Order: sequence, then C-alpha cells, then structure tokens
Amino acid sequence: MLTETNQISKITLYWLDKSRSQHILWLLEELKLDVHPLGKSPVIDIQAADAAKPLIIAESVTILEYLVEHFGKWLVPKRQEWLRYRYYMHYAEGSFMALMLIALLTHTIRSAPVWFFLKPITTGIASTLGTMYTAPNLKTHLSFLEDQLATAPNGGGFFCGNELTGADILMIFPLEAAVQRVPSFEKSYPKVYLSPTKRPVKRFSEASGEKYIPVSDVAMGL
Ligand SMILES: N[C@@H](CCC(=O)N[C@@H](CS)C(=O)NCC(=O)O)C(=O)O
Repeated sequence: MLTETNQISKITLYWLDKSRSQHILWLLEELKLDVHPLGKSPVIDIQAADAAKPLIIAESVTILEYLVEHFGKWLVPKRQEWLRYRYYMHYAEGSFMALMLIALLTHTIRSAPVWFFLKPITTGIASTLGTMYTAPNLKTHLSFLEDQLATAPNGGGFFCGNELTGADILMIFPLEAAVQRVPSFEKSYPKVYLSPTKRPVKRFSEASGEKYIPVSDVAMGL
C-alpha cells in the first residue's frame, strides 16, 4: 500500500469525456499529483516506485477516499464538519446522482429515434417523468444545497465549511449535470452555481493534449 512517504512514479486516470473522471482530475490537481489520462472512467492505477504491480482502484468515492487518506488529509475536515463530509460522500453518488440519472434517462426517451406515430407516446412519457418527478425533486435538492452552502460551519461557502474539501470535489459531477437542465440556474441557485467554476481545466489539457469538455457544455431539458 502507498503511504505519503512512498515514492509514486505514476498515477494513471482512465478518462472519459463528460464523466465522473472530472472530479478525480480536480482532486489530483488539488493534491499536486501527476496524472496520465487514458481510457475509461473513473479508474486509477497507482504505480509505487517500490511495488511490482500497480494498485488499481475504481468507484469515484473509493478513489477519492484513498487519495485524500494517503496524500491530502487537509481535504478531510475535522469535528462538526466531518459529519457533513461523510454525508456528502454518500449523498453525491446516492441521492443526488440517482436523480440526475433519471433526468438522463428521460432525455434519452425524449430524443429516441422512434416511428413518428410512436413519438407522442415517448414524448408523453418523458414529459410526465420530467414534470411529475425530476423537476420537483431537483428543486428540492437544489434549494437544500443552496441552503447548505449558506449555513455550513465557519461562514460556509463550501459544502462542509469555509474551505474546500473532498466533498466539494465529489459534488461537482452531479452539480454540473443539474446546471445544464435548469434554466436560469445562476439566478435561482447562485451559491450552487458558483461551485462548478472551481474546476481545473488547464492541467488536464496540458497532461493529455486533449480539449477538456465540461459536462455542462450541452444544455439538456428535463
Ligand atoms: N458509481 C460509479 C459510476 C461509474 C460510471 O458509470 N462511469 C461512467 C462515466 S461517468 C462510465 O464509465 N460510462 C461508460 C460506460 O458505462 O461504458 C463511480 O462513481 O465511479
């Protein structure tokens, strides 16, 4: 196992455009660790200088927890903020991302290439899902998050307090997915809207030679 005192020779991030790899990339940026992006996302392999084989880790939360535990303890808050931190480790991929996956599914149904006489049916299903489920739930979640940013300990501004933590990094992916689906997002949820602006873009482009495409680039409805 790697420790802060081990030498790492290489961390490879298996990358996919507009994917959860974004938050792992941001984390690697915060930790000032070198990254070599490759295939699928997000998976990392870590090659320690003194180890025969690389360590391979999948699942965003596992990757995040491993990296902050070994290389970035300052991204894990203490005391009352810690409980919020643990909460967001589950909330981001559990409650919030689950909702965004339903929104993605609805969008897929709406834009599916079907026979023209079936189109009113698929459009109707998508509209009902959007109106009855996704829109009201999204409003509930985003209002809650706006309030969380305002009331977080020590003046707030970040999800667990007044400083960046691993939780903010993990939240970026579902938040970006939400931004592209809510019209006038910046006016309704100004504090939440500012979160995605903290993403690192330069480092990925420099490391990979590829253009970084944020998930919020494409506007999609509900
Ligand atoms: N819960 C997993 C989800 C991983 C996941 O679904 N990744 C997507 C990109 S965000 C992916 O690899 N999709 C490509 C595919 O399924 O082939 C995590 O947090 O790592």
